Amino acid sequence: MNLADLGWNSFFEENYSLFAGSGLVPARIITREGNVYHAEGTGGPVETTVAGHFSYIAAGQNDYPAAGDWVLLRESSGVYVIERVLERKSRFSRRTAGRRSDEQIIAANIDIMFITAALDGGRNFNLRSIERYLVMVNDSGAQPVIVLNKCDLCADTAGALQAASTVAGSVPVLAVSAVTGQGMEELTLLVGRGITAAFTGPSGVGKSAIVNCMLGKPVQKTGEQRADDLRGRHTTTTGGLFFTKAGGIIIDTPGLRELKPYGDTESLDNAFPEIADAGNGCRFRDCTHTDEPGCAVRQMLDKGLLDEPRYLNYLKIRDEMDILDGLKSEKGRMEKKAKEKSLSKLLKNYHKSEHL
Ligand SMILES: Nc1nc2c(ncn2[C@@H]2O[C@H](COP(=O)(O)OP(=O)(O)O)[C@@H](O)[C@H]2O)c(=O)[nH]1
Ligand SMILES: [Mg+2]
Ligand SMILES: [Zn+2]
Repeated sequence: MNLADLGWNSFFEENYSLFAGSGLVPARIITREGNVYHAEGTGGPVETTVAGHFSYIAAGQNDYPAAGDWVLLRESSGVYVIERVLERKSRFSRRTAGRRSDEQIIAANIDIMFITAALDGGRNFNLRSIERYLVMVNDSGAQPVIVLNKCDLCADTAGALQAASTVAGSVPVLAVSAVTGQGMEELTLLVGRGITAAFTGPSGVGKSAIVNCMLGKPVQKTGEQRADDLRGRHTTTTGGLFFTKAGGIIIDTPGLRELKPYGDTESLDNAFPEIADAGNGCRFRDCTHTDEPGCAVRQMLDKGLLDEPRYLNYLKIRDEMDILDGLKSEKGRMEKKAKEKSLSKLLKNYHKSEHL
């Protein structure tokens, strides 16, 4: 397998050129099991560990390799050691309160993240949830695509597509069915040779079924199947990189499926561009759009020019982001408290009307 087939491109090449003549060879991390990393390069699969210097120079968990990372290996008498992690084109992490460097990278270098929902008439199609995922994917550096699965169960797929388009902005929306195969060709075509894609979304929407469909073989167990066996063939849940017939790469790693959406201010604004735009008209530059005088966002809401459920979701997501970021100073904490109070009042009234 050559590097391009594994997802190598000019972005990584440029970074690698800094190490020209170093004797280090690139490889992509497939999975991590404890301290052992399974990588793949031009020489086939190798098992590696990180070089000892990682424990000295690594600023935090996010400096260690994760699934999808490109690393530089040093070989000596058949033993491979990871010397470097190349700059990441995108990254998804499990974020904890506190410093950004403490976040744990779940997967890196994903080009397309499919935000998956299901048109099964239940809770699996929720615009507020899609908004959250959009914020998270915007933040990661990957290109989001919204996938509405189980269209075989939906009487009005066009209506669902229309509804999704109201929150999607310029993000593509596709209706598919992993059961009938509808839309699967289009979906598979998006993931061309050397492009890395992954799926995120709530449990039960059919992510595993779609992946199996795209790969043409059951690599993942779906809700219906038992863990051990599928028509005599083994299925796996340990994750890794999988290849479509067209050469597209699907990265599947358990942590990705249950990622809690979060983001930063910029990605929030990208997912809610009309609110960000309206905010430019507020009297105060640091307006929180809750109870300030001269708030253009509130004025537009009052006139019905902004969608209220979207606005409330915006506040809620922003508040969660603030809680993660804002544990720095006592002063910040007190300010946040005051803000949260006004937010929780807003949300309480909103919950009463049972929109969320
Ligand atoms: N009717 C229908 N059922 C589906 C479709 N895709 C998945 N399912 C079923 O939905 C359930 C959950 O699918 P699974 O792939 O395990 O969901 P995951 O948790 O997102 O990985 C399983 O019982 C699948 O057979 C679809 O397109 N149509
Ligand atoms: Mg699954
Ligand atoms: Zn405002």
